[in-house]
Amino acid sequence: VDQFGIQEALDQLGLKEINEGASTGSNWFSNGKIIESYSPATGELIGKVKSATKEDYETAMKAAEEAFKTWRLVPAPKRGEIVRQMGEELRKNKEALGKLVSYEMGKSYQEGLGEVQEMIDICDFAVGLSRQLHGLTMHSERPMHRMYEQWHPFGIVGIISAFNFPVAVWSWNSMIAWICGDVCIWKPSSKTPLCAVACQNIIQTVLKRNNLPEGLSCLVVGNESGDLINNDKRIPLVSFTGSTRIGRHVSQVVASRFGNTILELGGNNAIIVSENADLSMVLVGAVFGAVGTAGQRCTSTRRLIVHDSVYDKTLDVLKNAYGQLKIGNPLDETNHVGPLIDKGAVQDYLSAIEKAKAEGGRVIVEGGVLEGEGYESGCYVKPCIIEAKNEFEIVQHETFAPVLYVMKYSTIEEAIAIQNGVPQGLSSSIFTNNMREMELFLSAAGSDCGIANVNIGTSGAEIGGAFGGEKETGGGRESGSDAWKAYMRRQTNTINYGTALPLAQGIKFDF
Ligand code: UN1
Repeated sequence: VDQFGIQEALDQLGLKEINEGASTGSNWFSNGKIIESYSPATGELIGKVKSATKEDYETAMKAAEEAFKTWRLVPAPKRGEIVRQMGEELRKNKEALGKLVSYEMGKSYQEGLGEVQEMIDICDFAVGLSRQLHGLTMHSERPMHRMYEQWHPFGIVGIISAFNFPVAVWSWNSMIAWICGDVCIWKPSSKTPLCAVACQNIIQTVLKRNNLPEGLSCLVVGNESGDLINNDKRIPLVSFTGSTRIGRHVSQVVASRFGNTILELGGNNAIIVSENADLSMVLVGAVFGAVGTAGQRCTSTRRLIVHDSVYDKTLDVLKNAYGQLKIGNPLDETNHVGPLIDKGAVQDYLSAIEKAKAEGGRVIVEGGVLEGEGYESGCYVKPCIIEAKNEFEIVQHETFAPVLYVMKYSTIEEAIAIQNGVPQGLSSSIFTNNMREMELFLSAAGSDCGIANVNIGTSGAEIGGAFGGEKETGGGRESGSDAWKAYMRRQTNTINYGTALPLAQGIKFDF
Protein backbone atom coordinates (compact mmCIF):
# COMPACT_ATOMS: atom_id res chain seq x y z
CA VAL A 1 0.00 0.00 0.00
CA ASP A 2 1.27 3.38 -1.01
CA GLN A 3 -0.53 5.40 1.65
CA PHE A 4 1.39 8.62 0.97
CA GLY A 5 1.52 8.48 -2.83
CA ILE A 6 5.28 7.92 -3.02
CA GLN A 7 5.20 5.94 -6.25
CA GLU A 8 3.23 8.65 -7.97
CA ALA A 9 5.74 11.26 -6.83
CA LEU A 10 8.69 9.17 -8.02
CA ASP A 11 7.03 8.71 -11.41
CA GLN A 12 6.32 12.41 -11.76
CA LEU A 13 9.95 13.22 -10.99
CA GLY A 14 11.21 10.80 -13.64
CA LEU A 15 12.75 8.44 -11.12
CA LYS A 16 11.12 5.27 -12.38
CA GLU A 17 13.86 3.84 -14.54
CA ILE A 18 16.66 4.55 -12.11
CA ASN A 19 15.34 1.89 -9.80
CA GLU A 20 17.50 -0.49 -11.82
CA GLY A 21 20.47 1.75 -11.25
CA ALA A 22 20.54 2.96 -14.83
CA SER A 23 21.18 6.49 -15.98
CA THR A 24 18.30 8.64 -17.17
CA GLY A 25 20.60 10.12 -19.75
CA SER A 26 19.90 13.69 -18.67
CA ASN A 27 23.48 14.76 -18.21
CA TRP A 28 24.31 13.07 -15.05
CA PHE A 29 27.09 10.65 -15.29
CA SER A 30 26.89 7.25 -13.85
CA ASN A 31 28.83 4.15 -14.64
CA GLY A 32 30.29 3.52 -11.21
CA LYS A 33 29.33 1.78 -8.00
CA ILE A 34 25.67 1.53 -7.12
CA ILE A 35 24.48 3.63 -4.19
CA GLU A 36 21.31 2.36 -2.56
CA SER A 37 19.03 4.90 -0.99
CA TYR A 38 16.95 3.78 1.97
CA SER A 39 14.20 5.82 3.56
CA PRO A 40 14.90 6.63 7.20
CA ALA A 41 11.12 6.94 7.59
CA THR A 42 10.33 3.32 6.77
CA GLY A 43 13.65 1.59 6.20
CA GLU A 44 12.54 0.70 2.66
CA LEU A 45 14.86 0.76 -0.33
CA ILE A 46 13.70 3.71 -2.45
CA GLY A 47 16.01 3.30 -5.40
CA LYS A 48 19.52 2.73 -6.64
CA VAL A 49 21.73 5.31 -8.25
CA LYS A 50 25.00 4.68 -10.03
CA SER A 51 27.83 6.88 -8.89
CA ALA A 52 30.20 8.72 -11.21
CA THR A 53 33.54 7.17 -12.14
CA LYS A 54 36.64 9.25 -12.79
CA GLU A 55 35.86 9.05 -16.51
CA ASP A 56 32.27 10.18 -15.89
CA TYR A 57 33.63 13.12 -13.94
CA GLU A 58 35.88 14.04 -16.87
CA THR A 59 32.95 13.82 -19.30
CA ALA A 60 30.92 16.10 -17.02
CA MET A 61 33.74 18.62 -16.75
CA LYS A 62 34.21 18.70 -20.54
CA ALA A 63 30.47 19.34 -20.96
CA ALA A 64 30.62 22.08 -18.31
CA GLU A 65 33.62 23.78 -19.94
CA GLU A 66 31.85 23.80 -23.31
CA ALA A 67 28.60 25.08 -21.82
CA PHE A 68 30.37 27.94 -20.05
CA LYS A 69 31.73 29.24 -23.37
CA THR A 70 28.20 30.01 -24.59
CA TRP A 71 26.46 30.71 -21.26
CA ARG A 72 28.86 33.49 -20.20
CA LEU A 73 27.88 35.45 -23.32
CA VAL A 74 24.12 35.17 -22.78
CA PRO A 75 22.95 38.54 -21.34
CA ALA A 76 22.31 38.26 -17.61
CA PRO A 77 18.57 39.15 -17.82
CA LYS A 78 18.16 36.40 -20.43
CA ARG A 79 19.86 34.02 -18.03
CA GLY A 80 17.32 35.22 -15.48
CA GLU A 81 14.53 34.22 -17.86
CA ILE A 82 15.84 30.64 -17.86
CA VAL A 83 15.96 30.61 -14.06
CA ARG A 84 12.40 31.99 -14.06
CA GLN A 85 11.33 28.94 -16.05
CA MET A 86 13.15 26.70 -13.57
CA GLY A 87 11.10 28.30 -10.81
CA GLU A 88 7.91 27.57 -12.78
CA GLU A 89 8.95 23.94 -13.21
CA LEU A 90 9.64 23.69 -9.47
CA ARG A 91 6.18 25.10 -8.74
CA LYS A 92 4.66 22.31 -10.83
CA ASN A 93 6.68 19.71 -8.97
CA LYS A 94 6.46 21.19 -5.48
CA GLU A 95 4.34 18.45 -3.92
CA ALA A 96 6.18 15.56 -5.58
CA LEU A 97 9.63 16.91 -4.74
CA GLY A 98 8.58 17.88 -1.20
CA LYS A 99 7.33 14.34 -0.71
CA LEU A 100 10.57 12.83 -1.99
CA VAL A 101 12.60 15.09 0.31
CA SER A 102 10.48 13.95 3.23
CA TYR A 103 10.74 10.28 2.26
CA GLU A 104 14.43 10.16 1.43
CA MET A 105 15.75 12.59 4.07
CA GLY A 106 13.14 12.10 6.81
CA LYS A 107 12.04 15.69 7.51
CA SER A 108 8.33 16.32 7.83
CA TYR A 109 6.32 16.68 4.62
CA GLN A 110 5.55 20.26 5.60
CA GLU A 111 9.26 21.01 5.90
CA GLY A 112 9.86 19.19 2.62
CA LEU A 113 7.37 21.54 0.99
CA GLY A 114 9.04 24.45 2.78
CA GLU A 115 12.35 23.44 1.32
CA VAL A 116 10.95 23.43 -2.22
CA GLN A 117 9.36 26.80 -1.45
CA GLU A 118 12.84 28.11 -0.62
CA MET A 119 13.95 26.90 -4.06
CA ILE A 120 11.09 28.71 -5.75
CA ASP A 121 11.83 31.85 -3.76
CA ILE A 122 15.52 31.82 -4.64
CA CYS A 123 14.56 31.48 -8.32
CA ASP A 124 12.39 34.61 -8.05
CA PHE A 125 15.16 36.40 -6.18
CA ALA A 126 17.73 35.40 -8.81
CA VAL A 127 15.50 36.55 -11.66
CA GLY A 128 15.33 40.06 -10.20
CA LEU A 129 19.02 39.98 -9.42
CA SER A 130 19.84 39.14 -13.02
CA ARG A 131 19.18 42.82 -13.83
CA GLN A 132 21.12 44.09 -10.80
CA LEU A 133 24.63 42.68 -11.01
CA HIS A 134 25.91 46.18 -10.46
CA GLY A 135 29.46 47.39 -10.28
CA LEU A 136 30.59 50.82 -9.04
CA THR A 137 32.07 53.64 -11.05
CA MET A 138 34.92 55.64 -9.54
CA HIS A 139 36.45 58.99 -10.37
CA SER A 140 39.86 58.68 -11.94
CA GLU A 141 42.60 61.01 -10.71
CA ARG A 142 43.68 61.50 -14.32
CA PRO A 143 41.96 63.78 -16.89
CA MET A 144 39.87 62.18 -19.63
CA HIS A 145 39.89 58.85 -17.88
CA ARG A 146 37.02 56.74 -16.74
CA MET A 147 37.25 54.08 -14.10
CA TYR A 148 34.68 51.49 -13.23
CA GLU A 149 34.31 47.90 -12.14
CA GLN A 150 32.38 45.06 -13.66
CA TRP A 151 31.51 41.57 -12.52
CA HIS A 152 32.25 38.59 -14.73
CA PRO A 153 31.30 34.97 -14.19
CA PHE A 154 33.92 32.76 -12.61
CA GLY A 155 33.35 29.66 -14.74
CA ILE A 156 32.56 26.28 -13.25
CA VAL A 157 31.16 26.29 -9.72
CA GLY A 158 31.49 23.07 -7.73
CA ILE A 159 28.61 22.52 -5.31
CA ILE A 160 29.01 19.93 -2.58
CA SER A 161 25.83 19.72 -0.53
CA ALA A 162 24.64 17.94 2.61
CA PHE A 163 21.78 15.52 3.27
CA ASN A 164 19.81 17.81 5.59
CA PHE A 165 18.75 20.29 2.92
CA PRO A 166 19.14 17.97 -0.06
CA VAL A 167 17.58 20.32 -2.62
CA ALA A 168 17.30 23.89 -1.26
CA VAL A 169 20.98 24.50 -0.51
CA TRP A 170 21.94 23.33 -4.00
CA SER A 171 19.39 25.75 -5.49
CA TRP A 172 20.69 28.70 -3.41
CA ASN A 173 24.03 28.09 -5.07
CA SER A 174 23.04 27.01 -8.54
CA MET A 175 20.30 29.57 -9.25
CA ILE A 176 22.56 32.45 -8.22
CA ALA A 177 25.53 30.94 -10.07
CA TRP A 178 23.45 30.58 -13.23
CA ILE A 179 22.26 34.17 -13.38
CA CYS A 180 25.88 35.19 -12.74
CA GLY A 181 26.86 33.28 -15.91
CA ASP A 182 28.55 30.35 -14.21
CA VAL A 183 27.88 26.69 -14.86
CA CYS A 184 27.57 24.10 -12.09
CA ILE A 185 28.83 20.67 -11.21
CA TRP A 186 26.97 19.19 -8.25
CA LYS A 187 28.11 16.48 -5.86
CA PRO A 188 25.10 15.83 -3.61
CA SER A 189 25.17 13.90 -0.35
CA SER A 190 25.35 10.15 -0.97
CA LYS A 191 22.57 9.85 1.62
CA THR A 192 20.07 11.67 -0.61
CA PRO A 193 21.03 10.92 -4.23
CA LEU A 194 17.46 10.57 -5.52
CA CYS A 195 16.58 14.13 -4.51
CA ALA A 196 19.54 15.24 -6.63
CA VAL A 197 18.51 13.21 -9.65
CA ALA A 198 14.98 14.62 -9.36
CA CYS A 199 16.34 18.19 -9.41
CA GLN A 200 18.58 17.34 -12.32
CA ASN A 201 15.59 16.02 -14.29
CA ILE A 202 13.62 19.21 -13.59
CA ILE A 203 16.49 21.46 -14.68
CA GLN A 204 17.25 19.47 -17.81
CA THR A 205 13.62 19.81 -18.97
CA VAL A 206 14.09 23.58 -18.99
CA LEU A 207 17.51 23.45 -20.65
CA LYS A 208 16.23 21.16 -23.43
CA ARG A 209 13.19 23.32 -24.07
CA ASN A 210 15.47 26.32 -24.53
CA ASN A 211 18.12 24.51 -26.58
CA LEU A 212 20.75 25.21 -23.96
CA PRO A 213 23.74 22.94 -23.37
CA GLU A 214 23.17 20.22 -20.79
CA GLY A 215 26.58 20.97 -19.30
CA LEU A 216 25.12 24.02 -17.53
CA SER A 217 24.00 21.60 -14.85
CA CYS A 218 26.17 18.56 -14.20
CA LEU A 219 25.50 15.97 -11.55
CA VAL A 220 28.16 13.63 -10.21
CA VAL A 221 27.02 11.26 -7.47
CA GLY A 222 29.41 9.52 -5.07
CA ASN A 223 32.08 10.67 -2.65
CA GLU A 224 34.99 10.12 -5.08
CA SER A 225 33.83 13.15 -7.06
CA GLY A 226 34.11 15.39 -4.00
CA ASP A 227 37.88 15.27 -3.93
CA LEU A 228 38.09 15.48 -7.72
CA ILE A 229 36.22 18.79 -7.46
CA ASN A 230 38.39 20.08 -4.60
CA ASN A 231 41.59 19.37 -6.49
CA ASP A 232 40.41 20.53 -9.90
CA LYS A 233 42.10 23.73 -11.12
CA ARG A 234 39.33 24.16 -13.67
CA ILE A 235 36.90 24.89 -10.80
CA PRO A 236 37.56 28.40 -9.46
CA LEU A 237 34.87 28.22 -6.77
CA VAL A 238 33.80 25.37 -4.51
CA SER A 239 30.71 25.87 -2.37
CA PHE A 240 30.72 23.30 0.41
CA THR A 241 28.01 22.59 2.99
CA GLY A 242 28.75 20.02 5.67
CA SER A 243 30.71 19.29 8.81
CA THR A 244 33.53 21.45 10.14
CA ARG A 245 35.84 18.44 9.96
CA ILE A 246 35.38 17.90 6.22
CA GLY A 247 35.08 21.63 5.60
CA ARG A 248 38.56 22.17 7.00
CA HIS A 249 39.90 19.63 4.51
CA VAL A 250 37.99 21.20 1.58
CA SER A 251 39.19 24.65 2.58
CA GLN A 252 42.86 23.60 2.71
CA VAL A 253 42.81 21.62 -0.54
CA VAL A 254 41.05 24.36 -2.51
CA ALA A 255 43.19 27.15 -0.99
CA SER A 256 46.39 25.30 -1.88
CA ARG A 257 45.48 25.72 -5.54
CA PHE A 258 44.26 29.31 -4.93
CA GLY A 259 40.65 28.39 -5.57
CA ASN A 260 37.82 30.16 -3.75
CA THR A 261 35.47 28.53 -1.30
CA ILE A 262 32.11 29.26 0.26
CA LEU A 263 31.96 27.23 3.45
CA GLU A 264 28.74 26.51 5.35
CA LEU A 265 29.87 24.34 8.23
CA GLY A 266 28.65 23.45 11.69
CA GLY A 267 26.58 25.59 14.00
CA ASN A 268 26.13 25.52 17.77
CA ASN A 269 23.21 27.88 17.96
CA ALA A 270 21.82 29.29 21.18
CA ILE A 271 18.73 31.12 22.31
CA ILE A 272 19.07 33.52 25.23
CA VAL A 273 15.87 33.60 27.27
CA SER A 274 15.84 36.83 29.21
CA GLU A 275 13.75 37.55 32.29
CA ASN A 276 11.95 39.98 29.97
CA ALA A 277 11.02 37.29 27.43
CA ASP A 278 7.52 36.39 26.32
CA LEU A 279 7.57 32.72 27.32
CA SER A 280 4.80 31.68 24.95
CA MET A 281 6.99 32.88 22.08
CA VAL A 282 10.07 31.18 23.50
CA LEU A 283 8.11 27.96 23.52
CA VAL A 284 7.47 27.94 19.76
CA GLY A 285 10.94 29.22 18.85
CA ALA A 286 12.87 26.89 21.12
CA VAL A 287 10.87 23.72 20.52
CA PHE A 288 10.75 24.13 16.73
CA GLY A 289 14.42 25.11 16.76
CA ALA A 290 15.49 22.10 18.80
CA VAL A 291 13.27 19.31 17.46
CA GLY A 292 12.32 20.54 13.96
CA THR A 293 14.03 18.46 11.24
CA ALA A 294 14.91 16.20 14.21
CA GLY A 295 17.64 18.66 15.15
CA GLN A 296 19.42 18.22 11.82
CA ARG A 297 19.53 21.82 10.61
CA CYS A 298 22.78 23.75 10.68
CA THR A 299 20.65 26.35 12.44
CA SER A 300 18.96 23.98 14.93
CA THR A 301 18.81 25.27 18.49
CA ARG A 302 21.42 23.36 20.51
CA ARG A 303 21.68 25.53 23.63
CA LEU A 304 19.19 27.46 25.71
CA ILE A 305 20.72 30.10 27.96
CA VAL A 306 18.05 31.05 30.48
CA HIS A 307 17.95 33.83 33.07
CA ASP A 308 17.94 32.29 36.56
CA SER A 309 14.73 34.08 37.56
CA VAL A 310 12.73 32.34 34.77
CA TYR A 311 14.74 29.13 34.61
CA ASP A 312 12.37 26.77 36.42
CA LYS A 313 9.33 28.16 34.68
CA THR A 314 10.96 27.82 31.26
CA LEU A 315 11.90 24.22 31.95
CA ASP A 316 8.35 23.43 33.05
CA VAL A 317 6.92 24.89 29.86
CA LEU A 318 9.45 22.95 27.76
CA LYS A 319 8.91 19.67 29.59
CA ASN A 320 5.20 20.00 29.00
CA ALA A 321 5.69 20.71 25.28
CA TYR A 322 8.15 17.84 24.83
CA GLY A 323 5.62 15.54 26.46
CA GLN A 324 3.13 16.35 23.71
CA LEU A 325 5.47 15.82 20.74
CA LYS A 326 4.34 13.19 18.29
CA ILE A 327 7.21 11.25 16.78
CA GLY A 328 6.66 9.17 13.68
CA ASN A 329 6.49 8.90 9.91
CA PRO A 330 7.32 12.37 8.57
CA LEU A 331 4.84 11.98 5.73
CA ASP A 332 2.03 11.77 8.27
CA GLU A 333 1.23 15.41 8.89
CA THR A 334 0.05 14.84 12.44
CA ASN A 335 3.63 14.04 13.53
CA HIS A 336 6.00 16.76 14.74
CA VAL A 337 9.28 14.86 14.64
CA GLY A 338 10.59 12.40 12.07
CA PRO A 339 13.62 10.12 12.07
CA LEU A 340 17.34 10.86 12.00
CA ILE A 341 19.02 10.30 8.65
CA ASP A 342 20.52 6.87 9.47
CA LYS A 343 21.68 4.55 12.21
CA GLY A 344 25.07 6.21 12.34
CA ALA A 345 23.33 9.43 13.34
CA VAL A 346 21.43 7.50 16.03
CA GLN A 347 24.76 6.30 17.45
CA ASP A 348 26.10 9.88 17.49
CA TYR A 349 22.97 10.99 19.31
CA LEU A 350 23.29 8.25 21.94
CA SER A 351 26.97 8.89 22.48
CA ALA A 352 26.36 12.65 22.91
CA ILE A 353 23.84 11.91 25.67
CA GLU A 354 26.29 9.53 27.36
CA LYS A 355 29.09 12.09 27.18
CA ALA A 356 26.88 14.85 28.58
CA LYS A 357 25.89 12.61 31.50
CA ALA A 358 29.49 11.58 32.11
CA GLU A 359 30.52 15.22 32.31
CA GLY A 360 27.86 15.87 34.93
CA GLY A 361 24.82 16.76 32.82
CA ARG A 362 21.40 16.34 34.43
CA VAL A 363 18.66 14.87 32.26
CA ILE A 364 15.54 17.04 32.17
CA VAL A 365 13.73 15.18 29.40
CA GLU A 366 14.92 11.64 28.81
CA GLY A 367 16.06 10.58 25.32
CA GLY A 368 16.26 7.13 23.76
CA VAL A 369 15.71 5.16 20.58
CA LEU A 370 12.13 4.27 19.70
CA GLU A 371 11.16 0.71 18.87
CA GLY A 372 8.07 -1.09 17.69
CA GLU A 373 5.42 -0.42 15.10
CA GLY A 374 6.19 2.50 12.84
CA TYR A 375 9.79 2.69 14.07
CA GLU A 376 11.17 -0.28 12.07
CA SER A 377 13.87 1.81 10.37
CA GLY A 378 15.64 2.17 13.72
CA CYS A 379 16.20 5.88 13.09
CA TYR A 380 13.58 7.41 15.40
CA VAL A 381 14.79 8.98 18.64
CA LYS A 382 13.19 10.97 21.44
CA PRO A 383 14.12 14.64 21.60
CA CYS A 384 15.84 15.23 24.91
CA ILE A 385 16.84 18.08 27.18
CA ILE A 386 19.95 18.04 29.34
CA GLU A 387 21.00 20.63 31.90
CA ALA A 388 24.67 21.21 31.13
CA LYS A 389 27.58 23.60 31.42
CA ASN A 390 28.79 25.46 28.38
CA GLU A 391 32.35 24.27 29.06
CA PHE A 392 31.42 20.58 28.70
CA GLU A 393 33.36 19.15 25.79
CA ILE A 394 30.22 17.69 24.22
CA VAL A 395 28.38 21.02 24.48
CA GLN A 396 31.19 22.61 22.47
CA HIS A 397 30.43 20.18 19.65
CA GLU A 398 27.64 20.13 17.10
CA THR A 399 25.61 16.92 17.41
CA PHE A 400 23.19 16.63 14.51
CA ALA A 401 20.27 15.37 16.60
CA PRO A 402 17.48 16.69 18.86
CA VAL A 403 19.58 17.17 21.99
CA LEU A 404 19.02 20.51 23.72
CA TYR A 405 21.41 21.72 26.44
CA VAL A 406 20.01 24.19 28.97
CA MET A 407 22.05 26.45 31.22
CA LYS A 408 21.53 29.45 33.54
CA TYR A 409 22.83 33.01 33.50
CA SER A 410 22.38 36.04 35.71
CA THR A 411 23.60 39.07 33.71
CA ILE A 412 23.09 39.82 30.02
CA GLU A 413 26.86 40.21 29.55
CA GLU A 414 27.33 36.73 30.95
CA ALA A 415 24.62 35.35 28.64
CA ILE A 416 26.33 36.86 25.59
CA ALA A 417 29.70 35.45 26.71
CA ILE A 418 28.16 31.97 26.99
CA GLN A 419 26.44 32.35 23.64
CA ASN A 420 29.76 33.30 22.01
CA GLY A 421 31.76 30.77 23.99
CA VAL A 422 31.79 27.99 21.39
CA PRO A 423 33.98 27.45 18.32
CA GLN A 424 31.04 27.83 15.89
CA GLY A 425 29.30 31.05 14.85
CA LEU A 426 26.25 30.43 12.70
CA SER A 427 22.96 31.46 14.29
CA SER A 428 21.90 33.06 17.57
CA SER A 429 18.86 34.61 19.13
CA ILE A 430 17.54 36.48 22.12
CA PHE A 431 13.99 36.54 23.44
CA THR A 432 13.41 39.80 25.28
CA ASN A 433 11.11 42.81 25.36
CA ASN A 434 13.88 44.97 26.78
CA MET A 435 15.39 47.21 24.12
CA ARG A 436 18.67 47.72 25.94
CA GLU A 437 19.30 43.98 26.08
CA MET A 438 18.24 43.58 22.51
CA GLU A 439 20.51 46.30 21.17
CA LEU A 440 23.46 45.07 23.23
CA PHE A 441 22.94 41.59 21.80
CA LEU A 442 22.99 43.02 18.25
CA SER A 443 25.92 45.39 18.86
CA ALA A 444 29.59 44.85 18.10
CA ALA A 445 29.89 43.63 21.69
CA GLY A 446 27.01 41.23 21.19
CA SER A 447 26.51 38.02 19.25
CA ASP A 448 29.50 36.96 17.14
CA CYS A 449 27.34 34.92 14.74
CA GLY A 450 26.46 35.42 11.08
CA ILE A 451 22.79 35.39 12.05
CA ALA A 452 21.43 37.17 15.14
CA ASN A 453 17.67 37.25 15.76
CA VAL A 454 15.37 38.93 18.25
CA ASN A 455 12.17 37.19 19.34
CA ILE A 456 12.65 34.59 16.60
CA GLY A 457 14.39 31.25 17.02
CA THR A 458 17.74 30.30 15.49
CA SER A 459 16.39 28.29 12.55
CA GLY A 460 14.23 29.03 9.58
CA ALA A 461 16.20 31.86 7.97
CA GLU A 462 14.62 33.53 4.93
CA ILE A 463 16.37 33.38 1.55
CA GLY A 464 16.51 37.18 1.17
CA GLY A 465 19.32 37.58 3.68
CA ALA A 466 22.89 36.38 3.32
CA PHE A 467 23.11 32.99 5.03
CA GLY A 468 26.23 31.79 6.81
CA GLY A 469 28.40 32.19 9.86
CA GLU A 470 31.73 32.96 11.41
CA LYS A 471 34.55 31.07 13.12
CA GLU A 472 34.36 27.31 12.54
CA THR A 473 31.15 27.79 10.56
CA GLY A 474 33.51 28.81 7.79
CA GLY A 475 32.68 32.44 6.97
CA GLY A 476 30.78 31.76 3.73
CA ARG A 477 27.59 33.56 2.72
CA GLU A 478 24.96 32.19 0.38
CA SER A 479 21.49 33.01 -0.85
CA GLY A 480 20.28 36.63 -0.55
CA SER A 481 21.68 40.14 -0.07
CA ASP A 482 24.91 40.54 -2.07
CA ALA A 483 26.04 36.93 -1.64
CA TRP A 484 26.07 36.76 -5.47
CA LYS A 485 29.40 38.58 -5.48
CA ALA A 486 31.13 35.40 -4.31
CA TYR A 487 30.08 33.75 -7.58
CA MET A 488 31.70 36.35 -9.83
CA ARG A 489 35.12 37.84 -10.39
CA ARG A 490 35.55 41.59 -10.09
CA GLN A 491 37.39 43.47 -12.79
CA THR A 492 38.54 47.07 -12.42
CA ASN A 493 38.67 48.89 -15.74
CA THR A 494 40.34 52.22 -16.51
CA ILE A 495 39.75 53.78 -19.90
CA ASN A 496 41.74 56.69 -21.31
CA TYR A 497 39.71 58.61 -23.90
CA GLY A 498 42.26 61.43 -24.27
CA THR A 499 45.31 61.73 -26.48
CA ALA A 500 47.95 61.95 -23.73
CA LEU A 501 49.03 59.17 -21.41
CA PRO A 502 49.41 60.61 -17.92
CA LEU A 503 50.62 58.13 -15.32
CA ALA A 504 48.95 57.63 -11.98
CA GLN A 505 50.38 59.15 -8.78
CA GLY A 506 51.77 62.02 -10.92
CA ILE A 507 54.78 60.02 -12.07
CA LYS A 508 56.62 61.57 -15.02
CA PHE A 509 58.17 59.19 -17.51
CA ASP A 510 59.16 61.37 -20.47
CA PHE A 511 61.31 60.46 -23.42
C1 UN1 B 1 20.97 24.26 6.88
O1 UN1 B 1 20.60 23.83 7.95
O2 UN1 B 1 21.90 23.72 6.24
O3 UN1 B 1 17.58 28.67 8.42
C2 UN1 B 1 20.33 25.38 6.21
C3 UN1 B 1 17.17 27.57 8.15
C4 UN1 B 1 17.03 27.16 6.69
C5 UN1 B 1 18.32 26.76 6.13
C6 UN1 B 1 19.12 25.87 6.95
N1 UN1 B 1 16.46 28.21 5.92
O4 UN1 B 1 16.86 26.77 9.00
